[in-house]
Amino acid sequence: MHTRDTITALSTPAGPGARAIVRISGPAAAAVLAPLFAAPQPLVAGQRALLSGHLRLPDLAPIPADVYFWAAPHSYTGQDLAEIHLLSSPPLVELLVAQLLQAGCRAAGPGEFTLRAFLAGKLDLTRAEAVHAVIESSSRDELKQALKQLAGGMTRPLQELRDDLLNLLADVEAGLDFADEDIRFIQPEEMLKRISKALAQVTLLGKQLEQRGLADRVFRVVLTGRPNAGKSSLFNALAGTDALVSPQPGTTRDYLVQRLHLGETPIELIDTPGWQAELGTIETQAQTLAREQVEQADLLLLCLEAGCPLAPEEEAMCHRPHPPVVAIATKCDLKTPHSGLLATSAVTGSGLDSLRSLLAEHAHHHQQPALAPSLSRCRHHVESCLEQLRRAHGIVLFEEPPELLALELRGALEQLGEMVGTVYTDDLLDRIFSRFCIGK
Ligand SMILES: Nc1nc2c(ncn2[C@@H]2O[C@H](COP(=O)(O)OP(=O)(O)OP(=O)(O)O)[C@@H](O)[C@H]2O)c(=O)[nH]1
Ligand SMILES: [Mg+2]
Repeated sequence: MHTRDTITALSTPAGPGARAIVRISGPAAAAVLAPLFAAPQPLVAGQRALLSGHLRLPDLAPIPADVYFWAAPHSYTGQDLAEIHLLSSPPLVELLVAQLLQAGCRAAGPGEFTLRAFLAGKLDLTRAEAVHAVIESSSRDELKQALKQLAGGMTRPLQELRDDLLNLLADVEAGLDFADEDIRFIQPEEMLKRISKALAQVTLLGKQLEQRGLADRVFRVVLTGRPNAGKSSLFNALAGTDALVSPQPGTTRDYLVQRLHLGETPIELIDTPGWQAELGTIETQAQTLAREQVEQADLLLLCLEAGCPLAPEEEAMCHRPHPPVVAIATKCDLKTPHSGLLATSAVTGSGLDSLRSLLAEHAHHHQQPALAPSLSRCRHHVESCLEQLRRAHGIVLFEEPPELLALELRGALEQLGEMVGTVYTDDLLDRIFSRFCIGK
């Protein structure tokens, strides 16, 4: 893992926007940027500055830009860090980054800025993960939770807990040195009280992690079927939206996504265009997108219009091995539904409550492929920590040798240490940070 070279990357989303931010971090940040940037005051390594000036790029008129410069160690990454804020134009940004690479920067890998921040002791792992969650959060609630965590929601209690346990361990170990003289630095009742407190705190932490795990889990239900089958009408009835509905086949062009909260697991309901022979570019694209949604679904809700015999492609869809398919009959206020299918009507609302329960049930039983690796790693440490604290409690209770108590406490501390990332391995870091976007 190299951190001594100077890295650069675009850190705002690629594509046109209001402004782009290109970051440079490393000892040569000022040196590589200075020749490209003209401002009333010069850019000086080691001096914090906000400079308004112009970028000088080959074959282009001067481009107005602002440069923020933070000197090591008082920056996000702990290194000299420059941020170039400029108009967001993809070719312009590309040219700037190319110039920086030519001047000696290396293109930053995913999460590399955050990794440097972590290695400089600016972030612990739980916070680095929160940065990741902020970048990835898809809903306002998730964003709020991620920001709370970033603000130390998780870090501070962990830190306090570690301090408490360290103090306890220090008392126990002090006692070991004077074991022969039978001097006690701490009474058993006091030890039990402090271990119980730690147990309660770690249990709470485990619960918080559990909630994070649930927040991360979304169950994707995709409405699919022939054109005019009533998918959008059902989508509207379930999600309270007003997506376009018409007797014309091929009404829905783009897929639509809406969150439903029917049980503890959030559900994403996705409306897709009906299956159609591809006619023009837009239709082809719409069908491709729809197929992608179908592939990524956790559950397919196949809409079959009541009174219509099953078409071959509907038959085939019923027998798809993956993802699971639930066929339902639509427009049941008009015709008699196929036997054995849940009968629904978007117009009268009949069958919708049963459909909601069915979706909630499926979402509940859905096994997530795996929790985010970092999350399950954290959970593992929480569980080991709890186990060792319980054993420590037992040792005090049954007056077993204090050496054993010290051993268990040290083990519990190690587990906590793993969690806050004070004990880490390159492999672990790589795994976590490679999940970031480039430029973060
Ligand atoms: N009576 C009745 N009409 C319905 C019902 N559901 C849908 N319709 C009508 O059926 C037609 C097609 O409905 P849509 O919801 O647009 O169908 P769709 O599957 O989304 O169609 P595409 O987007 O073209 O694939 C519209 O005229 C709806 O008003 C229902 O439950 N009862
Ligand atoms: Mg539709």
